[in-house]
Amino acid sequence: MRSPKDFFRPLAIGAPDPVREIPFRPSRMIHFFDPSNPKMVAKVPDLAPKVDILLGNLEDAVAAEHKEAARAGLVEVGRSWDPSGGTQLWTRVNALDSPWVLDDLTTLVAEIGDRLDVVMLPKVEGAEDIHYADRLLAQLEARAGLQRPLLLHAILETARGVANVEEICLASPRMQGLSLGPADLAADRRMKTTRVGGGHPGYLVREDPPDGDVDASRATAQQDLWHYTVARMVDACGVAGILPFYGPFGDIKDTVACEDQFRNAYLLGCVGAWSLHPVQIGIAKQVFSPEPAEVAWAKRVVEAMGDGTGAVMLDGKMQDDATYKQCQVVLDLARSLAERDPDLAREYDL
Ligand code: 1VU
Ligand code: MG
Repeated sequence: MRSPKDFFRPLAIGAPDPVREIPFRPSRMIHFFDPSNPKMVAKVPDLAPKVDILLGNLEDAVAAEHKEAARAGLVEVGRSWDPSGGTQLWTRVNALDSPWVLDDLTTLVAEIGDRLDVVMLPKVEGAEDIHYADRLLAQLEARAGLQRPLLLHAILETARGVANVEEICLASPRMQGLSLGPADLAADRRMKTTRVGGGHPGYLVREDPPDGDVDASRATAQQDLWHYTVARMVDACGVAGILPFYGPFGDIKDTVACEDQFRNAYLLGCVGAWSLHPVQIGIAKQVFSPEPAEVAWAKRVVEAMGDGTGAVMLDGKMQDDATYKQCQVVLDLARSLAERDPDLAREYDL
């Protein structure tokens, strides 16, 4: 185990100093595109200003014969990328045991390391995966002469990853956040769902039989398959001061259920979700931006609470030091989004 004193030292001579705090920038959606797909690449200039994070995906959903074209396509996108727009550029590289990941990392850091903000690592199983990527990135950053370190984001998509989630989050100062990967995780856990995120009609609770009549019609309520994992992920990220994200929702046509899944994640503490198709960008933007009425209420509470201590009544509801903090969470998010989005700034009156 490293000494806490060494935690913030670069892992290679000449590599930039690790960050002390993970910057919180608007991160409502991580929009995935396949850099080997010319139609998607053609949409990048139009999409970039509409999303908080644009991610060039090199892993699953990119066919094996397109892996090299995807890597080269992302290098092209990165070379013409203008970071002054405020949108972050991320990549998802191939898994650490794949034949492509070494070339993904060496090429991307050398060619566009100064444009990339975050490297998403799939199928992370424990701290050892983060330690490997941490040292390799430091070596590559030193060689490329980078001035700021790339951050790491891990996908939680194996049972072992979930079991080790706290040590993953705490493994490096580069750790920026986690995403839930419900499809790979379902397969790894032998869950019997073939959906990408979302609920399942079979996972339900049923009300008791009226008067013991088990044949009577009884109300059922579908339950959330992902509640446990999202909640665990949110707590682990909170411990490490990093950011939790819900991942993909695969039923692109079911925009209503997508919104529900995103909102559950938002309410539990996630800062954003993946968008796989342009139609999901607006859903994430709406869900992960606090509602103006919520912001107005938070402002009222903060004003009524003065220095933030004591207890007051507002519209029949008790407010105290804890609700003051809850309201500051909403206001901090609203202020950070308003800086990026003039429409929201007007709606929030900030
Ligand atoms: O109008 P055009 O024909 O010029 O363009 C199409 C399409 O190319 C484009 N489009 C996109 N553009 C940018 N980013 C995207 N993510 C994106 N998706 C589609 O929009 C136009 C309309 O598209 P469509 O409605 O006809 O949809 P398609 O059948 O072309 O594509 C649907 C899929 C789902 C295949 C496509 O959206 C896609 O590949 N999305 C990304 C999938 C992905 O990244 N998967 C990996 C993450 S999820 C995971 O790892 C675990 C499950
Ligand atoms: Mg996956």
